[in-house]
Amino acid sequence: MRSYSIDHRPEQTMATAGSEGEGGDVKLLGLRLSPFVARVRMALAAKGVRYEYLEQDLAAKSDLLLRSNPVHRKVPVLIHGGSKPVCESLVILHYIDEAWPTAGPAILPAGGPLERAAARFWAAYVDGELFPAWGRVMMAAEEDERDERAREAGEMVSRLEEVFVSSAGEFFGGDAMGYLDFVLGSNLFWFEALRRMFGVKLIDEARTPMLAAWAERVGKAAAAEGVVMSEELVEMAVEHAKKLRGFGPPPPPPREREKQINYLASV
Ligand SMILES: N[C@@H](CCC(=O)N[C@@H](CS)C(=O)NCC(=O)O)C(=O)O
Repeated sequence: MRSYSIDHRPEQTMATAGSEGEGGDVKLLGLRLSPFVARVRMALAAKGVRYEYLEQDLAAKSDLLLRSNPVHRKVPVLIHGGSKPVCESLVILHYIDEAWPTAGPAILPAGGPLERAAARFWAAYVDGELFPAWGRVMMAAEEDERDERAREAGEMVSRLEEVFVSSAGEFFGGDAMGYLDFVLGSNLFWFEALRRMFGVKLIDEARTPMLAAWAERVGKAAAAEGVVMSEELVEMAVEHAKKLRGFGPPPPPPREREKQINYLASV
Protein backbone atom coordinates (compact mmCIF):
# COMPACT_ATOMS: atom_id res chain seq x y z
CA MET A 1 0.00 0.00 0.00
CA ARG A 2 1.20 3.49 -0.83
CA SER A 3 2.25 5.54 2.07
CA TYR A 4 0.88 8.97 2.79
CA SER A 5 1.90 11.39 5.39
CA ILE A 6 0.20 14.31 7.01
CA ASP A 7 1.73 17.08 8.90
CA HIS A 8 2.21 15.79 12.33
CA ARG A 9 5.81 16.16 13.03
CA PRO A 10 7.27 14.00 15.73
CA GLU A 11 6.26 15.49 18.99
CA GLN A 12 7.81 14.93 22.35
CA THR A 13 5.76 15.68 25.40
CA MET A 14 5.69 14.73 28.99
CA ALA A 15 2.22 13.57 29.88
CA THR A 16 1.61 15.20 33.19
CA ALA A 17 -1.86 14.07 34.11
CA GLY A 18 -1.83 12.01 37.25
CA SER A 19 0.83 11.30 39.79
CA GLU A 20 4.22 9.74 39.25
CA GLY A 21 2.99 6.18 39.74
CA GLU A 22 5.27 3.39 40.87
CA GLY A 23 8.43 2.64 39.00
CA GLY A 24 10.92 4.71 37.07
CA ASP A 25 10.82 6.32 33.71
CA VAL A 26 8.30 5.37 31.12
CA LYS A 27 8.36 6.18 27.42
CA LEU A 28 5.58 5.63 24.95
CA LEU A 29 6.20 5.60 21.21
CA GLY A 30 2.93 6.54 19.62
CA LEU A 31 0.85 8.19 16.96
CA ARG A 32 -1.96 10.49 17.92
CA LEU A 33 -4.36 9.15 15.32
CA SER A 34 -3.90 5.56 16.36
CA PRO A 35 -6.65 4.01 18.50
CA PHE A 36 -4.10 1.39 19.56
CA VAL A 37 -1.98 4.14 21.04
CA ALA A 38 -4.93 6.06 22.46
CA ARG A 39 -6.02 3.09 24.57
CA VAL A 40 -2.58 2.80 26.12
CA ARG A 41 -2.57 6.51 26.90
CA MET A 42 -5.99 6.19 28.52
CA ALA A 43 -4.77 3.32 30.67
CA LEU A 44 -1.61 5.13 31.72
CA ALA A 45 -3.66 8.21 32.62
CA ALA A 46 -6.19 6.12 34.56
CA LYS A 47 -3.31 4.59 36.51
CA GLY A 48 -1.74 8.00 37.03
CA VAL A 49 1.52 6.90 35.43
CA ARG A 50 3.70 9.72 34.16
CA TYR A 51 5.36 9.04 30.85
CA GLU A 52 7.26 10.65 28.09
CA TYR A 53 5.26 10.60 24.88
CA LEU A 54 7.23 10.31 21.64
CA GLU A 55 5.09 10.88 18.55
CA GLN A 56 6.40 8.79 15.66
CA ASP A 57 6.55 9.50 11.97
CA LEU A 58 5.45 6.24 10.38
CA ALA A 59 6.55 7.38 6.95
CA ALA A 60 10.13 7.62 8.26
CA LYS A 61 10.34 5.26 11.20
CA SER A 62 12.82 6.20 13.88
CA ASP A 63 15.69 3.94 14.84
CA LEU A 64 14.16 3.75 18.28
CA LEU A 65 10.90 2.38 16.87
CA LEU A 66 12.66 -0.08 14.58
CA ARG A 67 14.88 -1.27 17.40
CA SER A 68 12.03 -1.44 19.87
CA ASN A 69 9.55 -3.29 17.69
CA PRO A 70 11.61 -5.05 15.02
CA VAL A 71 8.92 -7.66 14.43
CA HIS A 72 5.93 -5.45 13.59
CA ARG A 73 7.55 -1.99 13.38
CA LYS A 74 4.35 -0.51 14.76
CA VAL A 75 3.22 1.76 17.52
CA PRO A 76 2.42 1.67 20.37
CA VAL A 77 5.60 0.60 22.11
CA LEU A 78 6.05 1.07 25.84
CA ILE A 79 9.52 1.27 27.35
CA HIS A 80 9.62 1.09 31.11
CA GLY A 81 12.77 1.88 33.04
CA GLY A 82 15.09 1.13 30.12
CA SER A 83 13.96 -2.50 30.09
CA LYS A 84 12.80 -4.53 27.12
CA PRO A 85 10.16 -2.72 25.10
CA VAL A 86 6.61 -3.97 25.33
CA CYS A 87 4.74 -4.07 22.02
CA GLU A 88 1.12 -4.59 20.93
CA SER A 89 -1.51 -2.49 22.61
CA LEU A 90 -3.41 -5.31 24.33
CA VAL A 91 -0.18 -6.78 25.66
CA ILE A 92 0.77 -3.33 26.90
CA LEU A 93 -2.55 -2.97 28.74
CA HIS A 94 -1.86 -6.24 30.54
CA TYR A 95 1.66 -5.09 31.31
CA ILE A 96 0.46 -1.80 32.77
CA ASP A 97 -1.99 -3.67 34.97
CA GLU A 98 0.77 -5.89 36.33
CA ALA A 99 3.51 -3.28 36.55
CA TRP A 100 1.37 -0.76 38.48
CA PRO A 101 -1.00 -3.03 40.38
CA THR A 102 -1.81 -0.58 43.14
CA ALA A 103 -1.95 2.64 41.16
CA GLY A 104 -5.53 3.40 40.13
CA PRO A 105 -8.23 0.84 39.39
CA ALA A 106 -7.35 -2.57 37.95
CA ILE A 107 -7.51 -2.69 34.15
CA LEU A 108 -8.57 -6.33 33.74
CA PRO A 109 -11.81 -7.24 35.53
CA ALA A 110 -11.21 -8.40 39.08
CA GLY A 111 -14.24 -10.75 39.02
CA GLY A 112 -12.34 -13.93 38.11
CA PRO A 113 -10.89 -15.85 35.18
CA LEU A 114 -14.18 -16.17 33.29
CA GLU A 115 -14.82 -12.46 33.44
CA ARG A 116 -11.27 -11.75 32.30
CA ALA A 117 -11.58 -14.30 29.49
CA ALA A 118 -14.78 -12.55 28.33
CA ALA A 119 -13.06 -9.16 28.37
CA ARG A 120 -10.21 -10.55 26.27
CA PHE A 121 -12.66 -12.18 23.89
CA TRP A 122 -14.51 -8.91 23.25
CA ALA A 123 -11.29 -6.96 22.97
CA ALA A 124 -10.19 -9.36 20.24
CA TYR A 125 -13.59 -8.83 18.61
CA VAL A 126 -13.16 -5.06 18.63
CA ASP A 127 -9.71 -5.25 17.06
CA GLY A 128 -10.31 -8.19 14.75
CA GLU A 129 -13.83 -7.38 13.54
CA LEU A 130 -14.97 -3.89 14.37
CA PHE A 131 -11.76 -2.02 13.58
CA PRO A 132 -11.56 -3.39 10.02
CA ALA A 133 -15.32 -2.93 9.65
CA TRP A 134 -15.28 0.79 10.41
CA GLY A 135 -12.27 1.11 8.15
CA ARG A 136 -14.37 -0.34 5.33
CA VAL A 137 -17.03 2.27 6.03
CA MET A 138 -14.38 4.96 5.74
CA MET A 139 -12.99 3.61 2.48
CA ALA A 140 -16.25 2.66 0.75
CA ALA A 141 -16.24 4.02 -2.79
CA GLU A 142 -19.99 4.40 -3.29
CA GLU A 143 -22.84 5.41 -1.05
CA ASP A 144 -24.62 2.06 -1.43
CA GLU A 145 -21.51 0.23 -0.44
CA ARG A 146 -21.01 2.56 2.51
CA ASP A 147 -24.57 1.91 3.69
CA GLU A 148 -23.93 -1.81 3.59
CA ARG A 149 -20.62 -1.47 5.37
CA ALA A 150 -22.18 0.79 7.98
CA ARG A 151 -24.93 -1.76 8.53
CA GLU A 152 -22.34 -4.50 9.10
CA ALA A 153 -20.30 -2.39 11.50
CA GLY A 154 -23.49 -1.26 13.24
CA GLU A 155 -24.45 -4.89 13.89
CA MET A 156 -21.10 -5.42 15.58
CA VAL A 157 -21.66 -2.39 17.76
CA SER A 158 -25.12 -3.72 18.65
CA ARG A 159 -23.49 -6.91 19.87
CA LEU A 160 -21.23 -4.82 22.06
CA GLU A 161 -24.30 -3.03 23.38
CA GLU A 162 -25.55 -6.42 24.60
CA VAL A 163 -22.20 -7.07 26.26
CA PHE A 164 -22.37 -3.69 27.90
CA VAL A 165 -25.90 -4.22 29.18
CA SER A 166 -24.83 -7.46 30.82
CA SER A 167 -21.89 -5.73 32.51
CA ALA A 168 -24.35 -3.56 34.49
CA GLY A 169 -22.10 -0.67 35.43
CA GLU A 170 -21.20 2.83 34.34
CA PHE A 171 -18.44 1.32 32.28
CA PHE A 172 -17.58 -2.11 30.92
CA GLY A 173 -15.15 -2.21 33.81
CA GLY A 174 -17.88 -1.43 36.38
CA ASP A 175 -17.63 1.86 38.26
CA ALA A 176 -14.30 2.74 36.69
CA MET A 177 -13.01 2.42 33.15
CA GLY A 178 -11.17 -0.82 32.45
CA TYR A 179 -9.86 -3.02 29.66
CA LEU A 180 -12.82 -2.98 27.26
CA ASP A 181 -13.49 0.70 27.93
CA PHE A 182 -9.97 1.48 26.76
CA VAL A 183 -10.10 -0.92 23.84
CA LEU A 184 -13.43 0.22 22.41
CA GLY A 185 -13.25 3.79 23.73
CA SER A 186 -10.03 4.43 21.86
CA ASN A 187 -12.01 4.21 18.59
CA LEU A 188 -14.47 6.92 19.53
CA PHE A 189 -12.79 9.84 17.80
CA TRP A 190 -12.75 7.87 14.57
CA PHE A 191 -16.44 7.09 15.00
CA GLU A 192 -17.04 10.81 15.36
CA ALA A 193 -14.99 11.44 12.21
CA LEU A 194 -17.19 8.94 10.32
CA ARG A 195 -20.30 10.69 11.60
CA ARG A 196 -19.05 14.05 10.40
CA MET A 197 -17.88 12.81 7.04
CA PHE A 198 -20.73 10.52 6.08
CA GLY A 199 -23.45 10.89 8.69
CA VAL A 200 -22.76 7.29 9.77
CA LYS A 201 -23.51 6.79 13.44
CA LEU A 202 -21.95 3.56 14.60
CA ILE A 203 -22.99 4.27 18.16
CA ASP A 204 -26.51 5.55 17.92
CA GLU A 205 -28.86 6.82 20.64
CA ALA A 206 -31.79 4.93 19.07
CA ARG A 207 -30.09 1.62 18.22
CA THR A 208 -27.50 1.44 20.98
CA PRO A 209 -28.71 3.80 23.73
CA MET A 210 -26.61 2.27 26.49
CA LEU A 211 -23.42 2.56 24.49
CA ALA A 212 -24.34 6.11 23.51
CA ALA A 213 -24.54 7.00 27.20
CA TRP A 214 -21.32 5.07 27.84
CA ALA A 215 -19.54 7.00 25.08
CA GLU A 216 -20.64 10.26 26.73
CA ARG A 217 -19.17 9.10 30.01
CA VAL A 218 -15.93 8.02 28.38
CA GLY A 219 -15.77 11.39 26.67
CA LYS A 220 -15.97 13.16 29.99
CA ALA A 221 -13.45 10.92 31.76
CA ALA A 222 -10.19 12.60 32.63
CA ALA A 223 -8.24 9.67 31.19
CA ALA A 224 -9.71 10.32 27.74
CA GLU A 225 -8.98 14.02 27.69
CA GLY A 226 -6.90 15.06 24.73
CA VAL A 227 -6.24 11.44 23.84
CA VAL A 228 -9.61 10.29 22.57
CA MET A 229 -11.85 13.25 23.05
CA SER A 230 -10.52 16.33 21.42
CA GLU A 231 -11.84 18.45 18.61
CA GLU A 232 -8.35 18.64 17.18
CA LEU A 233 -8.05 14.86 17.00
CA VAL A 234 -11.40 14.45 15.29
CA GLU A 235 -10.42 17.08 12.74
CA MET A 236 -7.09 15.34 12.19
CA ALA A 237 -8.93 12.04 11.68
CA VAL A 238 -11.29 13.63 9.15
CA GLU A 239 -8.39 15.17 7.25
CA HIS A 240 -6.48 11.93 7.27
CA ALA A 241 -9.50 9.97 6.07
CA LYS A 242 -9.96 12.47 3.23
CA LYS A 243 -6.36 12.01 2.21
CA LEU A 244 -6.66 8.25 2.24
CA ARG A 245 -9.80 8.41 0.15
CA GLY A 246 -8.48 11.06 -2.19
CA PHE A 247 -5.07 9.70 -2.91
CA GLY A 248 -5.64 6.01 -2.49
CA PRO A 249 -5.34 3.55 -5.32
CA PRO A 250 -8.54 2.68 -7.19
CA PRO A 251 -10.75 0.69 -4.84
CA PRO A 252 -10.20 -3.06 -5.13
CA PRO A 253 -13.13 -5.47 -4.99
CA PRO A 254 -14.58 -5.63 -1.47
CA ARG A 255 -13.06 -9.01 -0.57
CA GLU A 256 -9.60 -7.79 -1.52
CA ARG A 257 -10.11 -4.62 0.44
CA GLU A 258 -10.56 -6.62 3.61
CA LYS A 259 -6.89 -7.45 3.42
CA GLN A 260 -5.97 -3.81 3.26
CA ILE A 261 -7.05 -2.76 6.68
CA ASN A 262 -3.94 -1.09 7.87
CA TYR A 263 -5.14 2.37 6.95
CA LEU A 264 -3.42 4.08 9.80
CA ALA A 265 -0.08 2.64 8.87
CA SER A 266 0.09 5.29 6.23
CA VAL A 267 -0.36 8.16 8.64
N1 LIG B 1 -2.11 -4.97 16.80
C1 LIG B 1 -1.36 -3.76 16.98
C2 LIG B 1 -1.75 -2.77 15.90
C3 LIG B 1 -0.89 -1.51 15.96
C4 LIG B 1 -0.94 -0.77 14.63
O1 LIG B 1 -1.53 -1.22 13.64
N2 LIG B 1 -0.25 0.37 14.63
C5 LIG B 1 -0.17 1.13 13.40
C6 LIG B 1 -0.63 2.57 13.64
S1 LIG B 1 -2.36 2.55 13.96
C7 LIG B 1 1.29 1.20 12.97
O2 LIG B 1 2.17 1.47 13.74
N3 LIG B 1 1.53 0.90 11.70
C8 LIG B 1 2.85 1.02 11.13
C9 LIG B 1 3.03 0.06 9.99
O3 LIG B 1 2.16 -0.78 9.75
O4 LIG B 1 4.05 0.16 9.32
C10 LIG B 1 -1.60 -3.21 18.38
O5 LIG B 1 -2.65 -3.54 18.96
O6 LIG B 1 -0.73 -2.52 18.91
